[in-house]
Amino acid sequence: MQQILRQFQFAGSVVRCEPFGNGHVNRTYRVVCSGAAEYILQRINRVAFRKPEELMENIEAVTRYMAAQQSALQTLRLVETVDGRTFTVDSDGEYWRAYDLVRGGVCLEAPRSTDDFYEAAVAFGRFQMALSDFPAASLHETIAHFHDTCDRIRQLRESVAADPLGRAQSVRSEIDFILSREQELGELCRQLSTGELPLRVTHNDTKLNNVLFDENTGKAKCVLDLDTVMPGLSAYDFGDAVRFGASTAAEDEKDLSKVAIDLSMYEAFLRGYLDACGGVLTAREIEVLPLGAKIMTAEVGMRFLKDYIDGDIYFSIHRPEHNLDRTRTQLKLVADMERKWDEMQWILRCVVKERA
Ligand code: GN1
Ligand code: MG
Repeated sequence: MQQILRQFQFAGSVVRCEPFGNGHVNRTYRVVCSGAAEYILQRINRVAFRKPEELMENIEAVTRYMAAQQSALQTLRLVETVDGRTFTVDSDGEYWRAYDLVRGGVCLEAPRSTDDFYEAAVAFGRFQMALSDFPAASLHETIAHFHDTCDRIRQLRESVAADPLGRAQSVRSEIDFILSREQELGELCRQLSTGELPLRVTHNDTKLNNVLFDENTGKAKCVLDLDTVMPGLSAYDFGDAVRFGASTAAEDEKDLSKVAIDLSMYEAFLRGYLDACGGVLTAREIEVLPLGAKIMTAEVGMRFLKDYIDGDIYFSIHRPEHNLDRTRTQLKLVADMERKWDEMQWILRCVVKERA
């Protein structure tokens, strides 16, 4: 670790370096230096990100572009290495990068109120607006087919067929739950391919804990985790945020009776998102937002399920059946959204009408 820390142009000498945050993919540390400067150091997950150089090119371009704009949001700033690069490679071939730690910010694992969730929606909506003229073609696809739900279903089938640990039989009902909804779950990728939905530059990983809130004002301060900023659909960002933040329980809750979609949170996110970027969304994009919530929930559910079947190689786990527990909460949420589907549509219509 000392060797890695020495590669970055930190202000002062490193006093402490400790594990930080709750990400499921990269490994994150907080670095404290003499003179009180603080940084975030991350080891990039090579199972997820096959081309780390391209990933870092994206982040460099996006952060530079956003820093040049007047915005209520603060932008992440990469720390250069001693040889003037944005990352360093250690002797094991692992890639590391560092950011300035944004001061006075807190991450939330669940919204404390609908106001928090409204704020998160405004942040992701503004983020998308800030990148609306970004040259999308210059961005690398950091994870191929990331939110291509049709391809995610294909990958699930592939894992079920390979079944390396013999786990597939025990999760038959979860597999069937997904496959019986295949048609509907493919709806966003179909509408993208026909041009009914426009491609935008989106964040693609809009979990609540990827927003930093100002610890004093409670306002959203900064959008984090830029690894998957790529061309995508507005429904991905809306949907992924709702599936995480509008759930009444944690993503890995074991007691499924606690897991439901909280419609007041859903409504708050809808309001914030439309307030921030509704002006540029097409009528069709707005219409599919609830579908985005359902599809993104099912999609991450099938990703957790695939990873469980594969032997837990993608998402970090902290207990043996962690990915299975995560799968079940997501499928429970999908089922609950189906139960509340008419109400979700009705709320959308009301919120849109108010803004007309
Ligand atoms: C991962 O890295 P983190 O924890 O912000 C994942 C998301 C999933 C999420 C599920 C690059 O996000 O796609 O929705 O876990 N990120 C990547 O909690 O795969
Ligand atoms: Mg994250």
